[in-house]
Amino acid sequence: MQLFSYYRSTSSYRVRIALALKGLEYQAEPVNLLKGEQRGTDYLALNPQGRVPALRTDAGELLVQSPAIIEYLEEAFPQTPLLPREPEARARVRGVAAIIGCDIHPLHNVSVLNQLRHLGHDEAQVNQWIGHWISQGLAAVEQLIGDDGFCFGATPGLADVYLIPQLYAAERFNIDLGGYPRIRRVAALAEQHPAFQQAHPARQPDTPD
Ligand SMILES: N[C@@H](CCC(=O)N[C@@H](CS)C(=O)NCC(=O)O)C(=O)O
Repeated sequence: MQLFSYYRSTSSYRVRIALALKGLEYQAEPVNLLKGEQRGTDYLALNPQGRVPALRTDAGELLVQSPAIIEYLEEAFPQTPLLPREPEARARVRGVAAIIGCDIHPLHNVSVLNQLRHLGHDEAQVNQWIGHWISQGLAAVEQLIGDDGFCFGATPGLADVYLIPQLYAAERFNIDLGGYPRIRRVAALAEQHPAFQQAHPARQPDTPD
């Protein structure tokens, strides 16, 4: 498989964690978002949305959107499942993933922030916007996850695949995580876990020196 990604893109980071948890090999194909490579004709021919990640499967299929890619990995490679078995438990895990994937991350994506700047908002206002949406979303996640282990139990799953990259973004944007002890517990566990270590933005082929 080939993963088109950018080292500090949180949606790419999610897919890297899922691949690592499932022990899947892949070739990283860096797309430099700072240089605008996502809008180059070569990349747009692969992904007309001009965003990362995209995954080319071993069968040559080109998949886009991290939720779809992660679902594909879960279905095609059921080893180390990311979801529990019971429907209610699956829905709880997916609910936390959706808070992050639908209600937090899209609001601080680079193109959204650039549009705010384009509309005349200054950096202080943009940072206030980012802080508002990340803090509000993480406050809900804090209430919804469990009291020990990863988000939902002793082993990492889909909610952790979404949460850890979101925390990386929160750190970049200087969001104070002091009020979220459960989230900080999950972060500490992930820091020690080989799959999360392997997927970390600091360890990618396109990570700057
Ligand atoms: N919902 C998409 C979001 C993808 C996305 O927004 N990717 C960002 C990086 S995290 C991107 O490629 N941004 C480039 C741009 O907006 O120009 C997913 O989960 O894959």
